[in-house]
Amino acid sequence: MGLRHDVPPIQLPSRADGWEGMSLERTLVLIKPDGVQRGLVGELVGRFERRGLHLVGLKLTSVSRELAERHYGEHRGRPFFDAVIEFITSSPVVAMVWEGPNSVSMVRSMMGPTNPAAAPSGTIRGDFGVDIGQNVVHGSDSPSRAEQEIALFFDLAELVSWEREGGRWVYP
Ligand code: IDP
Ligand code: MG
Repeated sequence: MGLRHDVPPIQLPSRADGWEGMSLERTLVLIKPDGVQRGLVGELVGRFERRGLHLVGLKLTSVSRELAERHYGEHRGRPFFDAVIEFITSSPVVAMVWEGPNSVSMVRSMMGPTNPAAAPSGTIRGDFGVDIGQNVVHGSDSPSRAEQEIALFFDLAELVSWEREGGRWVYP
């Protein structure tokens, strides 16, 4: 697709004990228009922060039709395609990049399944959603998709490499 960033190498923490089989990843998270309109931005950012994930990009933005169609391109032709494009372009979203060990699957498990009606309490969709179309958040579904989606939503210069004070209490 030609959309990948030339992603700078991610610095592994100095002590990587216990990280066997884990990879440090970045994932794209969107707080969808329903989440922003309902005033859930602080709550949702807080959940990822408290989990210990590391924030490297964050902005409030409107999604153009072109961006929406690229982002949801895999669903073109499916019955809900027009509705999902309509919805994601209807009102601003908050786009974020979260970094951490296996952050792609970690965020997916924090979000819960696509249909909030089937999402367990404790997950974002299980705590805040009832409708499959308005399911509050998006999270990349694989590390390779994450790279593509991050490049769709962020310029490289918008991603910030920084070290969190006290980070060793999260990543030993
Ligand atoms: P995901 O967001 O959990 O990765 P996907 O299958 O990638 O789920 O679908 C993308 C988005 O399209 C969903 O989050 C949801 O908003 C919408 N969507 C998926 N399936 C349906 C459906 O059957 N009806 C209406 N909307 C759907
Ligand atoms: Mg998906």
